[in-house]
Amino acid sequence: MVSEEEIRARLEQAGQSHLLRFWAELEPAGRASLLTELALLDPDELREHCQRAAAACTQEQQGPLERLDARMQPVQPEFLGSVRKSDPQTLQLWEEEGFHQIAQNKVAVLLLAGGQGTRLGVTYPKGMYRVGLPSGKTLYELQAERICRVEQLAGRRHNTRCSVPWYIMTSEFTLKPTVEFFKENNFFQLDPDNVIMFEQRMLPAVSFNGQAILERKDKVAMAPDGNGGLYRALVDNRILEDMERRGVEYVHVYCVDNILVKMADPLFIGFCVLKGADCGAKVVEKAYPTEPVGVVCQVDGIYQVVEYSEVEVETVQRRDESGNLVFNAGNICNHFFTRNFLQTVTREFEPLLKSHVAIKKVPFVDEDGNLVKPLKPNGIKMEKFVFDVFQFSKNFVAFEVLREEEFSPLKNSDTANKDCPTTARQALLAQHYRWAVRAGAHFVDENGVRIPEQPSTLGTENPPVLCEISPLVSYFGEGLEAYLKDKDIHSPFILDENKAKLLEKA
Ligand code: UD2
Repeated sequence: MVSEEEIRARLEQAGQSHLLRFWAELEPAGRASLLTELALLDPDELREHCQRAAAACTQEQQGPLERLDARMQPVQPEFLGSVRKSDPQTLQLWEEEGFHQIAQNKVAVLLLAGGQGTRLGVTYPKGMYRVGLPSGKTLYELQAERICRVEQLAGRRHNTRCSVPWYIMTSEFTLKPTVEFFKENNFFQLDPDNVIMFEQRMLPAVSFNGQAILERKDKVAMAPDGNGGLYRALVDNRILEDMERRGVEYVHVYCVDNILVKMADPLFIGFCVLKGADCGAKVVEKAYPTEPVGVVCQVDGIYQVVEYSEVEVETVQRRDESGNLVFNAGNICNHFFTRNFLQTVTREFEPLLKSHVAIKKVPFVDEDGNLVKPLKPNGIKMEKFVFDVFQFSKNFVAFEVLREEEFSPLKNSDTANKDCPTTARQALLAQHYRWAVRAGAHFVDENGVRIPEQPSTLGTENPPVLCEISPLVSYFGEGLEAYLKDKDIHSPFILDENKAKLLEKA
């Protein structure tokens, strides 16, 4: 362990000696844990981090130096694929290519799961959340089952056994509970060797005058370094080497909270591979002009995501001759990267990624050692964003997918009425209802009378019946005719593997 003297010297060098101001009062255990925490902070980096945070905060409060509006261009049509606008043969070609790559073990998925889920208000990782589905499944379970199914589908098509490794980036907050949850659930039948969890770095929260904040007398207030912390974490944990060893060439990166996420989506992978892309993003049409999502676009000819707060409302509302929004490509945090691109980013570009400033309420101990829960923001958290590497891409593509099939994020608690457990549950159940009706199912009430169909139910309302389909049975609505065509189905209906076997025989 690094000695107290050594830590004192380092803190002095970093201009952060106040972090030891309660040293004399601490018990041996408190002293030991504080020293361990401080030993991980490089003095030069700490000094720079605190100075940069305070400067960025001042800048943020003064407003942006220059508006981006005049420099923005939408995604060029030749670099934008679209599910809605492509013919069935083209879609099939892309999907075939995706399955082909998956069957050769060249595709991995990477989950960003280091966030704290503060808006949802839970103390455990978001992936462990149950949105109240009839099956009681958590987000992690749905995701694990989708991986199983996509491996199976690719394997069957190409007469092979294949695997899609699942990399999960966690943080100090989420690593332990995530590991335990997966163990308790026997890794949801996945091979534990193919589930690779690793940890991103943490950074101190900083006060407006550039001092790292103590959240307890023996603990610095730390926060994960943003989902763009991925790139440092890949290096710290030698993840790209692991991918290389497994022969992985393509990585689908996604965030934990989208209940409809199509992991290792063969269509998306195939599209990106056939376009020769090194980097790609799935997008959805914005629900309304001022929807608070980032927009994928070009700034001075370079692809990036511009957050809604960075542009004027007139820009957000601009429409073309056909009446469509000009900046309509909403980012859904679903990205494609080649391993080569990730290697280049980690070797050459990571230090160039800008840090974004978040001004938050950070609990702290005051001069007298009292714990204070501030009523207004008092601290700066610095985060890197996963999409800020788009600018380094040599061949960037975007792929527009249908919102009702692919995007329903769980951000808030139900009191928000938006992007919450209820909307996520409805989106999934409406999707499964649409699939069942399309496959020829007839839903009947307790008297055997048919319930009128509403095949266009989009998830913004409750479907007329409760129907949940296990991802182990169907990944994107495929293959359901074998179980459901012309069958009378009673609600609530859960189609899991056992039920599927029974229905197939019936
Ligand atoms: C993200 C996108 C936003 C939009 C939206 C759609 C970023 C920076 N923003 O916004 O443009 O696409 O999603 O739902 O991608 N995470 C970590 N480590 C961290 C912080 C976050 O792994 O230090 C993970 C987090 O667990 C989650 C994902 O990154 O899975 C997205 O993070 P968020 O919820 O902070 O981002 P959000 O919703 O503001």
